[in-house]
Amino acid sequence: MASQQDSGPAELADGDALIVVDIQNDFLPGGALGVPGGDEVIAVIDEYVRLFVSRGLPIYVSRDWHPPDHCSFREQGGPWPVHCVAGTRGAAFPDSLRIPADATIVSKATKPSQEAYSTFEGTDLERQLRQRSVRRVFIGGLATDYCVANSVNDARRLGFTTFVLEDAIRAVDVHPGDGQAACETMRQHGARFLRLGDLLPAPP
Ligand code: VGL
Ligand code: ZN
Repeated sequence: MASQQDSGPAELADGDALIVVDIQNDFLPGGALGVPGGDEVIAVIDEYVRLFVSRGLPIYVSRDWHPPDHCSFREQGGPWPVHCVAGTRGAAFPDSLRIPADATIVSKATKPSQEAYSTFEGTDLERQLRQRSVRRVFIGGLATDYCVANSVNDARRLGFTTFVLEDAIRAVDVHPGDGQAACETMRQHGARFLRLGDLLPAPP
């Protein structure tokens, strides 16, 4: 029997949570680690946020929050330009991203020697989700091939039913096709993909 989860449309219910990943100035076009089209997800995420708020469902907003000498930076031997240094404008959320006052901010990769692409790694996000009896997570944001994919795969590993908001993600694509490959991997881990329209009431 095909369950509701297999077949696309998913009605929001108690036990659902929205996780918005790393929509920060440095990941927008023109930023230190600009993701192509990254700015295009803001308006879409805004709609998801409104939906979750209207149902009284919890929202978690993650941010890459590095010390100035973070190990992922090139000058420390890492792969990336300096980005998302805690407290800087680049690490801030864009003004156009509307974050509800009661959303929970999750800061990650905050220690110099620790890289963490997943919002679950080195944070207490899992504990917070369990505490609120969350069973299904809906994940969108930046970037598909790094923090989104790692967060989604961790969520699956931890046993959460996991939906990827496919209209609210964009890839860095250091190598062409990275984003596509990451989506395949997420599917293999059991993540389902959905779009805003799948959560909206069907027209009469
Ligand atoms: C990310 C590269 C480096 C991400 C963070 O949020 O996807 N990507 N740090
Ligand atoms: Zn980073």
